[in-house]
Amino acid sequence: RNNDKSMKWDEYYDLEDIYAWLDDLAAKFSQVSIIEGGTSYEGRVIKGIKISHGPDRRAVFIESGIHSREWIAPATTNYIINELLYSDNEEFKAATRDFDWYIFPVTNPDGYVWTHLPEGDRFWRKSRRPFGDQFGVDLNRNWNTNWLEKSSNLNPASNNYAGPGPFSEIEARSLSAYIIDMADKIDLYISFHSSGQILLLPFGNTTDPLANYYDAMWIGRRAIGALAFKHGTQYTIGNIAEAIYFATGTSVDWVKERLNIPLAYCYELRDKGVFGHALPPDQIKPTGEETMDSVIELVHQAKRL
Ligand code: ING
Ligand code: ZN
Repeated sequence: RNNDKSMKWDEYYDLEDIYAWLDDLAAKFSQVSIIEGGTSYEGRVIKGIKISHGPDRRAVFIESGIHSREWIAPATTNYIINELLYSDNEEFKAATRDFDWYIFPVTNPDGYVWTHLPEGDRFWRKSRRPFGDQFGVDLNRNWNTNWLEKSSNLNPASNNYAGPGPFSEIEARSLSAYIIDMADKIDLYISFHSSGQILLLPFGNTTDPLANYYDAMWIGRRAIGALAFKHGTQYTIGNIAEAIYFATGTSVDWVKERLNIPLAYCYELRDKGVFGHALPPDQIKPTGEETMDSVIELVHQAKRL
């Protein structure tokens, strides 16, 4: 167990350790509080933290771990939390101060636990709700936006099972309710996935550009430029349908289409076709560093909105 509650950046942590770490941060920092984005099918809390240095701030919202096998995503989110709270870098400190941060490292806790259990499956993607003799919904296909249209199906054996209906799954439904309640505060929404080194913008149902496509692309290009600076990691960028594949019922499309959040991005983190979801733990720190640099660039641009 991780008894001293501090995180190191050369290993992946299980849900219990991550949640204990978040609780500990809330106890240590007056600006940090625990938030609950809902509950999972197996009854776990979707635990997050809010960092706030005062009233009336605009918000940055970060979610990761909706796909449980993409371990680098929660690890990167944790790295960002740690930098926001402990870094001496003046730019990072300003970013922390200037926005309210709502951060959920593991939005599919049942799946994440399953990827850590000896009797489980390290490469499990979906939630863990049973459907007959099959398990789980692709929680990034269950959101109520063009549900079931692309890269989705009604087969519970599929990795892209969209669920029996839009928002049929408590994880996506309760997290969306949490987001709706604070939607007018959010300037920047970020979802972390892996892998492929792609910065994605909505939409996934069409190649038609979103309303602020040119602004979103310009800002995104600056962000991947900042990301490349430290380790030379190269990203591509584009809307979901063009840069990766058509997919609907996803969280970023939903926040863009339904809530009209100004800036919404999805990162496909490291790597590019070598280790995939089994990214070695010695890449957690560099991935965290470069991703933090790009998030800071996004925040700078969000500040000018
Ligand atoms: N990729 C994402 C997926 O859900 C994605 C890509 C993200 C599509 C956001 C649409 C919106 O398929 C992975 N690796 O899960
Ligand atoms: Zn994913």
